[in-house]
Amino acid sequence: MADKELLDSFDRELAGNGLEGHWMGGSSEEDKVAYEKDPHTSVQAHVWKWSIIYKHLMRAGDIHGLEGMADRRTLRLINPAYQNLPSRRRRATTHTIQMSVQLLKPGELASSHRHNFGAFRFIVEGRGAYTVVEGEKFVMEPGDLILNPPMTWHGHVNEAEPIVWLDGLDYPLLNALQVITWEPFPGDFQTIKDSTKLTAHRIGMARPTWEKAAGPLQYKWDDTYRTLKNLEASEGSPFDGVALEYVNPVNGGHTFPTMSCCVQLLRKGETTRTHRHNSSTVYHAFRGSGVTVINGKKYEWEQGDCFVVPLWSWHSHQNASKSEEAILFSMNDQPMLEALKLYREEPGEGA
Ligand code: GTQ
Ligand code: FE2
Repeated sequence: MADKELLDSFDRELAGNGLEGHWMGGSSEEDKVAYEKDPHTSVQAHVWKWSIIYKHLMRAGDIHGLEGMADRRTLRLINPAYQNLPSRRRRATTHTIQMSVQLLKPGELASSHRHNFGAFRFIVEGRGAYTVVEGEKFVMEPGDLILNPPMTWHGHVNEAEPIVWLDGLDYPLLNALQVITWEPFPGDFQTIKDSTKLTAHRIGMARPTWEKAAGPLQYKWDDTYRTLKNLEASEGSPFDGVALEYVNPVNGGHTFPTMSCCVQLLRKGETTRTHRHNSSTVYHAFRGSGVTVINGKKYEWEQGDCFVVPLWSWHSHQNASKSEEAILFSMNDQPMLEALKLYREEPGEGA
């Protein structure tokens, strides 16, 4: 082999020509783990306490109107790993998912726009405000999930009481693919198809035959909760308890091609088995309290808290209470990995 000086100068010559030899390592932590058996992720496990989120969201309501960037009053949950990145890349709860919390006050109207990142709304508190998606009016009530598929026009209206909901977006994934598009609605606000109707024309699973694409859809909490309770006595998933996925109404598959929403009931005192997968999940504790063990470390959560389980980390959930049930709402990027034939999962040892 040639001497070090010659090797170094060759590397420099390569670099000067926009080339690099495969023998080159790197100095950063990430470089060191470029080739390993287990996937390496920058996403960190983290819990955002609801008391903190809520306090600051209300403060935002006091001092921020809806004017400005895209007419929305949201707080984004930023993964600690991304805190110092430029804004577009910082806006990420995991590398693929962004969860935000949005407040709309009575009398407010959040103007219409559309974009190719998909969005979910999961209602946390407040009742009677509505979101308008492609002219359909969806009244929001706690526990409801409303889909806002890519490129559908949407705006929000509140003539009722203050409302707080979670936004789930595949923005970081689309941003990494560098395909983001966003545009304001041409005109004031979308025309609502039938403003006398309290809710959307499309309810449940019967849909117009002439509509081929997945339109907006609402999953009412009463239906979701009844299903959870109906299945309470069943075995459930060993890793997730009584877990449901919100299926896509058109093809019966995942909620969206990029990301999926789930809700799970952890019964009184229930502890799930450990497993891991290369999809990442963002959770919201809708009811109850508990503990999620992530790579051996305990993360405690109570009602309202949001937390991240990064990809390939071992995890199990525990409902800490013997007397109260716990319900976790969550979203994950499994559909995207499955579509690319990259999805992997592994059960843990024992239990
Ligand atoms: O409500 O339309 O959290 O466009 C981020 C982008 C919410 C929305 C977000 C959005 C919206
Ligand atoms: Fe939007």
